[in-house]
Amino acid sequence: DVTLSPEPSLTFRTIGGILDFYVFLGPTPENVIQQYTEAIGRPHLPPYWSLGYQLSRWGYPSIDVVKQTVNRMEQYGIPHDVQYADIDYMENKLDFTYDKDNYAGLPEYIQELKKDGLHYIIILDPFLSKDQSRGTYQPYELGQHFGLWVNNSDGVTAAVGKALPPGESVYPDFLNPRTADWWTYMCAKFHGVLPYDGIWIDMNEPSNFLNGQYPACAHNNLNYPPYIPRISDSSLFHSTLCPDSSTYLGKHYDTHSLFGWAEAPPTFRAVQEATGKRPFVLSRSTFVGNGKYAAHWLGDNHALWEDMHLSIIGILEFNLFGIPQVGADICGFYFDTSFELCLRWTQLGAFYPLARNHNALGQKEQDPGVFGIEFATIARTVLQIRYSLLPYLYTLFFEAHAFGNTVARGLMHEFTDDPETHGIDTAFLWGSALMIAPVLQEGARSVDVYFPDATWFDYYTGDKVPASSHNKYISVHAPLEKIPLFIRGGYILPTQTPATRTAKSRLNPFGLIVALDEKGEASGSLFWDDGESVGDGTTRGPFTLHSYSPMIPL
Ligand code: MIG
Repeated sequence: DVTLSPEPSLTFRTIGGILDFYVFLGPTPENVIQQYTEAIGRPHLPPYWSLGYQLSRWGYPSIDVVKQTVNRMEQYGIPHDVQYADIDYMENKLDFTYDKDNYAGLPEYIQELKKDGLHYIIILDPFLSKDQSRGTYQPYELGQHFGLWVNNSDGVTAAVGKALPPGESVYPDFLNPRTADWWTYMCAKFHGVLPYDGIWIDMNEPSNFLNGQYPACAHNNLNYPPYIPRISDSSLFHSTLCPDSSTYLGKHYDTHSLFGWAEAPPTFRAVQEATGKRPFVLSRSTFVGNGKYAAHWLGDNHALWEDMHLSIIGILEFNLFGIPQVGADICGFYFDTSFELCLRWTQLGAFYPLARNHNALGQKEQDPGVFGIEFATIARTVLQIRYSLLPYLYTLFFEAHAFGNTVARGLMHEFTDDPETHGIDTAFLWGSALMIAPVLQEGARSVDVYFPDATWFDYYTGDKVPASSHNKYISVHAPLEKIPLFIRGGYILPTQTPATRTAKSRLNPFGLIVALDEKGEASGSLFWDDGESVGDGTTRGPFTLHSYSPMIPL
């Protein structure tokens, strides 16, 4: 448990283990993140296409419904780069299978999407059903043969839980290098069946529908320690495995948070091996250092205005954690969304580093094409703004990768001396130069925007925000079709004419937004490469890095 007090002070209450403390001195908040990510590993450079708009849902009952959804996007000309497959595509929710009835023709359809410039991401769960007829389910048989599972406290017999697939399930011990190799092999091999572009790894806390595995967690000090932190059900094995289970690196008690952490690198490797391109992995459970391998979504939210607001906090936090490619389920996961909420969320989500609309089983459809032409037009406009700014966003991701900068940034990082900025969680920045001030309230047609002391221009009109508005909250007009956006003077942002796919927008003419400060100066940069080649630092394919500054003093 970590408690903050206004002293300022921090109290750590721990249930054991060895704690190493590193102190990063900054001096600025942005410096702290640069230093922290230097220590834990800098985030990888995402493939360019993954910065495009991503569409997902749990509960596409058939491939026909997926096709209808994709076609709606096409029909309205709404930017769309990634289509997801949740567990619906699987046969009986079994990893490394697909449903040959409801999703007949899926491999061919994926090829079609690829030709059209789209990318396809499939979900995988970390449980392997042990109850398929003998000899028919190779992923389990292989893992069982080599003893790759998390074990019971005896260290020999597999821990057996109940999860999504039929029957009972075992859990791969990703901390075991042989398990990691098996997983990489299975994922890469499955690419021969479904030619995916990225993998989404879910339920990797690890999640279990039982509290502990069969028969039950024994009464001992690990399963029932003398102090329990404030967690769900006040139990360390609530919806997961017993703490006294054995993993390659020690008891689950010590390695619980490393389950998902250890799943990301072999999945990353598999995607790279299978596609030959820059990998994309989306993970629900992450831990320190995972930004090197994975993007993250904030998990199962609700279609509520309050959850939309909270998503900004989550996105800023994960930028502090060194996992900058982060987003929340746009329009909300649980509950039915509404026209207005989904519209406002689409406008905000257009500025999530990871812009993904996702929905739960049983909820009504919420893709941007389903609400009709008014919604579709507004969604298209705001996503076109995102696409036109992708060269700027990609450059920020390069700077995160190379220097450890945040991508989505709290105002506090840029205006640290202004205490008013420290508490702002209703607006945020892309890098130093773009302020996003979304509408977060139902029925609102204006937003109170705080303008720290700098030169600001309205993104839409180019009008300068009067200096008399600085250091104040100013009510800004925000009709339904508009999310307030401001460009900061002193910066140059590279842009590109948008298209419905990044594959196309990347071929369009570039532009620059030049916003001068009070001295008439501005600077900026552009990182550019093919957006998909593999490698690190100097082993990466050709790239250019441009710096912009006005040549003539004004
Ligand atoms: O038991 O794969 O957070 O995004 O749609 C639910 C189905 C399992 C949880 C994920 C959610 C996903 C859902 N999964």
